[in-house]
Amino acid sequence: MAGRNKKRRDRGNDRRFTNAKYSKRMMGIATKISIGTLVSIAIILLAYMYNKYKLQHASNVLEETLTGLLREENSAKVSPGTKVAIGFGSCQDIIVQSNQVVFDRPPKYPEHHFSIANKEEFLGVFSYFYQHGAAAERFVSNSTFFGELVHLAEKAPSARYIIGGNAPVMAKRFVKEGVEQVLLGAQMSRSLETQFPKNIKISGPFVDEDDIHLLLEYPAGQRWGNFIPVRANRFIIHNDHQNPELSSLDTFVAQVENYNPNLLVIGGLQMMDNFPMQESKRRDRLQKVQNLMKKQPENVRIHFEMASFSDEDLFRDLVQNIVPYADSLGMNEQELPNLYHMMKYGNISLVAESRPRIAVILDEMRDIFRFLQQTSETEGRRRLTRLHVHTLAFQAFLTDKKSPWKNTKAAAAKSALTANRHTCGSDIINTEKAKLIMDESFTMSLRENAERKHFDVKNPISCWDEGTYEVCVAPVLVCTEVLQTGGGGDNISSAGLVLQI
Ligand SMILES: *[C@@H]1O[C@H](CO)[C@@H](O)[C@H](O)[C@H]1NC(C)=O
Ligand SMILES: *[C@@H]1O[C@H](CO)[C@@H](O)[C@H](O)[C@H]1NC(C)=O
Ligand SMILES: CC(=O)N[C@H]1CO[C@H](CO)[C@@H](O)[C@@H]1O
Repeated sequence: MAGRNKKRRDRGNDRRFTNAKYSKRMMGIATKISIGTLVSIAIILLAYMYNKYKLQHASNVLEETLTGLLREENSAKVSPGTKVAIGFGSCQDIIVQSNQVVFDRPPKYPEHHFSIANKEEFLGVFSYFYQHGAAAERFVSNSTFFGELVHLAEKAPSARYIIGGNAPVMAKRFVKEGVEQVLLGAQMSRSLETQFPKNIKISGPFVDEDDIHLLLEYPAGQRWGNFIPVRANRFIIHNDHQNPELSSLDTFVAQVENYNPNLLVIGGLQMMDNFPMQESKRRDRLQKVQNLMKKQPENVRIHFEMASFSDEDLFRDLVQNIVPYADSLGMNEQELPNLYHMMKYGNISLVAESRPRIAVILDEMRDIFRFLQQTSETEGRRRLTRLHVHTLAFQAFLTDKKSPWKNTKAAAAKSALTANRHTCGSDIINTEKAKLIMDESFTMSLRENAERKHFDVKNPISCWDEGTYEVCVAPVLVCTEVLQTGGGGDNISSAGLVLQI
């Protein structure tokens, strides 16, 4: 009996013992779980806080950059009494989202065309630029086909109408930034004329109908077939016959004579690109533009606004007969390599990197600048003293230190701010709709032993001297909710010019 009882007791002890062991193990697991949970909660919390810190930091960087840019912009004013004369052309722009006009799928293999004769060619060349997110402008030779596209665009919910053409956009921006008088070389209808502020004088002639330009806009990342553009951009098409012939040139030339501008701006010549025009006629028109430039007294600054050129002969003509008569050039990241290629190899470059490195842009700018600084100042030719290149991420300026161009740093700030104001469609910049894509530091050149510049948020515009010229680079607060890209370059170039005259 006693033995059995002992056995039972022992078993009981055993059980108690195993129970104790069991609960100890359970407690071990429990502590392990709670430590594990605590650790993961801590990690989540840290990650959250880090993320919040990072966002906060990013938004602080944006705010400080904006403050720095605004401070610099406000440090200079437009000289009172400044007068600007600017040509050529005008049109009615229809801005529309490309996917509300183009319903066909793109071809598998994009194909470049210099001008567009039908739908196949249109899809080929549009997709060619779309895949790179590169801006371009083409003439549509088939007016029936162009009419069909315009008809679709007019019905699109996103369609907006604005005054188009480089010169009118630049003229309006000059006035908006405080230039009191502008003479605009443009033919237009009386109804379009009413849309200009009074201090812009239109040269005429006045015509019955305005030409239409279609701006097909697309956002970054919008898939079309197999193509996803890396940046927002636009493709412009037109079937214009007045602007390519510079039909306002003669009246403009006559009126500039007594106008005495401080600055003459030549732009809109890309309308001649691949336009079917007799060579002799084209030469004639360009000769007349050159004569106008040559005739200007030395104290009148002359700026030539570059654009998208794909017609090699025309572009060569411009580089030989227009560029050497300007003191200043303005262009974007596509147009710079195009000019560079023409000057270096005598051919053109159709598309280039749409997000180029600062070093690459600066090197090309230096080469062009140094070369055009050697222009002999005879028969109205001028040495280049100012070069402005605008890209998505930054604005770059080269100015001759001995030239009359003033306030390069403030001009860089204003052009960078204008890039955001224009693409976001608002004069007040909201940093929640902006990002910086310029690197935190950049090399000043691809050449060996090139120095690095660090981006200083408190002083966001980097300027430095290189021999006889000054370089300034300003970051753009890139708009993340893009309203429009077309016309951006014109607005940015004018904004860069106004403080420098
Ligand atoms: C011009 O466009 C119309 C309409 O799209 C088309 O029917 C016609 O074939 C085109 N003409 C040429 C010469 O390609
Ligand atoms: C232009 O010429 C250069 C040098 O000959 C060549 O490397 C380049 O590929 C040419 N570009 C085009 C678009 O033909
Ligand atoms: C395309 C275009 O005109 N963009 C802007 C340029 O700046 C003017 C003001 O001068 C704005 O009204 C435009 O939206």
